[in-house]
Amino acid sequence: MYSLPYDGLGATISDTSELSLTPTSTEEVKLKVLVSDGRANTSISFKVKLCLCENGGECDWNSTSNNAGFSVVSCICTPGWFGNDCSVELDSCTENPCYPGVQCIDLPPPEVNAACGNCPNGLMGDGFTCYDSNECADEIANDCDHLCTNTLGSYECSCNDGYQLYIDNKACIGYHPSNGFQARHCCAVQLNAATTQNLIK
Ligand SMILES: [Ca+2]
Ligand SMILES: [Ca+2]
Repeated sequence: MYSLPYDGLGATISDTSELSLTPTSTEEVKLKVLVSDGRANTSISFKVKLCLCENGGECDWNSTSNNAGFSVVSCICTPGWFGNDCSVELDSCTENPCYPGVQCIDLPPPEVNAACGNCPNGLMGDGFTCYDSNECADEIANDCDHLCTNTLGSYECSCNDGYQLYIDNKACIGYHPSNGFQARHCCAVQLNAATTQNLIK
């Protein structure tokens, strides 16, 4: 014969002597069962381990944290979740995994990595890492007449001494005593107000 000496827990003992308790909080409770055969009584106390893991987290029954109430079982969370009960979604953007200025998109579990937007204009890469291409190292990648200076995301042209940079910022024009400034390869074109717009590198 079994009975529960403490009321109010919602615990029950079935006809088949199965004890059932569904806790509504982690507050400490005393769970004691009185056992009697009609002549002698004894009691059994239970240490209750509570598993509160959410989002598919697995209960590690060998590891508990006593919080003065129930013994709460530790959780092994599924990817993308963390926290004592696996209820907190991992924000993969917290540590700024993307290149500065690139949009970071946190992805839902089970994804643990973030996604990054496109690299800034002029830079190449996957958004996590972006890098400048040295246009000056490749003659096809730049159209500077004379000198090329690599910059982050672009490049700048300049001219040798005695030349001026044309308004397209790429061609160089040289000074001829008789004709004034002329483009290096457009020697037939004298630069004046009427012809500068025809000057194409
Ligand atoms: Ca996430
Ligand atoms: Ca560059």
